[in-house]
Amino acid sequence: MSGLPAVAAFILAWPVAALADQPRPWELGYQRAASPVMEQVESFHGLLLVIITAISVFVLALLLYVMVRFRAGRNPTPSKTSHNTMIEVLWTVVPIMILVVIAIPSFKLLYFADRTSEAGLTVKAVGHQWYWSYEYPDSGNFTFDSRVVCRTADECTQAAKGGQTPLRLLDTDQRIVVPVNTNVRLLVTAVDVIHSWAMPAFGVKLDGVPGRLNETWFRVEREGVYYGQCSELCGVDHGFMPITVEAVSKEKFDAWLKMAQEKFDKVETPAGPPVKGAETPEKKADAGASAGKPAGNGNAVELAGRAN
Ligand SMILES: [Cu+2]
Repeated sequence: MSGLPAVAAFILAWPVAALADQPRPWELGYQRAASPVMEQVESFHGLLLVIITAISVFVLALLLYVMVRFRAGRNPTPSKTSHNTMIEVLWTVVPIMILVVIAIPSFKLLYFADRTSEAGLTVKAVGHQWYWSYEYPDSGNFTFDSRVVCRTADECTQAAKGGQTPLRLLDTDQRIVVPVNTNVRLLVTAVDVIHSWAMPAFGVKLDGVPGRLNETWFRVEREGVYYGQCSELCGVDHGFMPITVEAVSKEKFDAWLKMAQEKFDKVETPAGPPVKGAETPEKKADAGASAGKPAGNGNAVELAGRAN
């Protein structure tokens, strides 16, 4: 009897351990889906698996049938038939129909994953050689860097804290924190070369391209820590810029946000060149009135401020 609570505790505790979404040795298939997009990716994958298996089995069966039925021993005088309209129509139309059956859910999923109209939070990921930095533009506009904790098993052992050894090449010194069951708009860009923000459990893999702002979204449905990696070959330390997302309850997130707003630096609005076409008549008059002063920076800062 005394063993029973222990077994119950084990059964209860085990799924929690299994929830950690990270790559595991000898893993086959996907990590468990933690967002609606990944759920749909999984079901689309299931559909494709059925279709390609059916096609492979059908082609194999045809081959075997032809090899046995029309072998030289059994069929000494081969037929001279070279055309059969019915078969030719079939082998054109059936593949087209199969492609249409694949294309419809494929496009639906592409548009579903594209963006969300109702985002509760925006997170901007910026790729650098070789780490990620993050901004929370609509929650205090703070920014922080997120770097790999350990690259070798030894480093990970040394970095262990409170009995917890960080995951090699996956844990970061600063996790992205998001609330569960909230649509998070994810913006991805880069400052030097192309990187890619990829999180398998969310079904997200989006390139960060310098000078471009790409958008997608995710909604984490279970609390926990999720691990991903840069997925665009971006230079010598490409393998050392992991991504770590911690999904927490809304209360915990609010508490973290308060802490983060105080702890982290604000994003500086860069003083770029004046926005083309944004010059109003008053602006021109202003510029004329202060013709003695260099017109560059003051204007730019003001315009940049307005753009926000
Ligand atoms: Cu990268």
